[in-house]
Amino acid sequence: MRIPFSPWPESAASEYRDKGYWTGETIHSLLASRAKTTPDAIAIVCGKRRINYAEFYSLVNRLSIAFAKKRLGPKDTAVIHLTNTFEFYLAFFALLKRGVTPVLALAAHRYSELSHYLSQTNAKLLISDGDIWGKQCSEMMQRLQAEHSDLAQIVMTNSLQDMPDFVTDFNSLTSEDDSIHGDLGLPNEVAFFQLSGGSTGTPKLIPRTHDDYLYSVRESSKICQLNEQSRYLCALPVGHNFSLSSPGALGIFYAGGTVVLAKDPSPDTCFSIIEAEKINITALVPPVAMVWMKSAERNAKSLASLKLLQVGGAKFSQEAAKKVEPLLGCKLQQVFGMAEGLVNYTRIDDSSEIIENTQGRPISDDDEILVLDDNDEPVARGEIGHLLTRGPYTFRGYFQAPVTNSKSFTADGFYRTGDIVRQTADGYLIVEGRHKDQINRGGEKIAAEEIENHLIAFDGVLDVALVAMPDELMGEKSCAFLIPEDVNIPVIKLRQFLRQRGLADYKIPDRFEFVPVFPKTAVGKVSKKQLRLQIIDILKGSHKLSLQSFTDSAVSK
Ligand code: OOB
Repeated sequence: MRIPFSPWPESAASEYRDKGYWTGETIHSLLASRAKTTPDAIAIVCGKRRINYAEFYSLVNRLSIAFAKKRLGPKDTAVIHLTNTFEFYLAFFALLKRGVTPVLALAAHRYSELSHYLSQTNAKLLISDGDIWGKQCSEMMQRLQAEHSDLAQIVMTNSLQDMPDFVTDFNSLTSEDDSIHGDLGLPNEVAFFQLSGGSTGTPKLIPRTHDDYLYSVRESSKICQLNEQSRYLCALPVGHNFSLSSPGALGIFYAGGTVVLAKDPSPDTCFSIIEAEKINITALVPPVAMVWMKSAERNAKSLASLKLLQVGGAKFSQEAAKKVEPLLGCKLQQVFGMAEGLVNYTRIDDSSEIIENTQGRPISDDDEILVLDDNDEPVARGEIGHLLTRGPYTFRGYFQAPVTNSKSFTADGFYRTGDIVRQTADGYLIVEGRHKDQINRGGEKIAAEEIENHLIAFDGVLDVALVAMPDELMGEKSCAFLIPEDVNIPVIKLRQFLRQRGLADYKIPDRFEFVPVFPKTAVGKVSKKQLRLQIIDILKGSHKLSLQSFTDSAVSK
């Protein structure tokens, strides 16, 4: 299977090249230059391992040779499914160097998601972590291999004994020779696939080229004022756009700083790492930032080194934003980004007014922003509308999805983000809600239709609609409204059913409600707006939550 070499229209590509945004470098060349300029600086800390740039680059080289020996090369695809360990970066850079296009799956993904990525890309290689699967590992690998004829190789970290023949231990791959190897990945080609949070039945893949991604990495690194002294704690999933490139690990590698990996974002895990490793920057989603603030009040560990906390992935409330500096003793930066491209930051020197009340402004002067009403007409500055964008690092089409007739783009290439925003007079964006049919569970995105498709397959379910319900900590959780055929179905059976289908845990609905009919809109479609109000009413009855703000935003959607 050949991946289209560049999804960009030539007119846009030459504009971005002429403006100096696209430099014709590759993501892996960033590492090669660091190995030359700062070979002894520590690039990654993972548990007890400390890897300097020279060693890092050499390991990447050796791994890319190992991939070559496995007959993997340009235009092949691979799925990376790893936890927060340094093997993720090794695999990522080595595949890019070899010209193999990886799909960056999340560690939380399971059979259902992986299976989909494997069949969509005809991937020849899966790199996974035995710890993710536990006892099921061998059985799951056999199943995935049997169902995907292109999947010739599986490489495992933490692999258990009794693995099938086609499973290779990750460590055995890095022990190859170290002769310098040619770079096969090309700057204007698709480097890898990010995952869309999605709103449809099947998760979509976002092609990102070296040129466009590197531009966002370099600029993000500058906006966050990174340098060789930057010490970044990576506590969110390694492959997510936030922790990979906003500025994330790649921004740190570009600046010559150090990435310290945490296996999870809990204060228990992270506070001692911050103290021991003198972390000065990290990135969190809002619910985790709240837990950190609660914990910091009574935790003796010193967070004194921490200078900047980035919060993004979901809306951070104004009240919570105000507490960051007093409770954690560091500056807040709000980040509103998306795997599809556009990333907005509040700037380090912005007033607290801006930092607490907005989700930032775009990276680039050439990020074109449109805020439109339901008829695609621009709203007045400061008014609420749909956010559309086009720019030097916002993609121009999903993988294998024709752009013509696509609901996701306008005819002239603007991406419809599905977010509802307001833009201030000085260009900052405030996220007010969402138009896309998605649940944002504390930063983890759930496409309603994907879950609905699974639930409708359950015997005895006549119809289903998944909606967001308010949650004090997570912002939103998911509630599945079901019309049963005759009797209510035990919830435990529904959960079991979804797990058996191999769905990631965070996608399993937090609540199920059984109803005889769905409220309908004027045109006869299921009214999710009414269902969201219905669940708010039910919750109001069951516990005394302050739901006012959620009610307002739910109604605006
Ligand atoms: C990040 O990327 P994705 O692809 O997981 O999710 C993108 C969506 C946005 O369209 C928006 O709906 C929501 O997540 N979102 C926010 C937000 N940041 C993201 N909603 C409100 N406030 C925010 N600050 O989530 C992502 C990618 C790069 C950097 C940061 C986040």
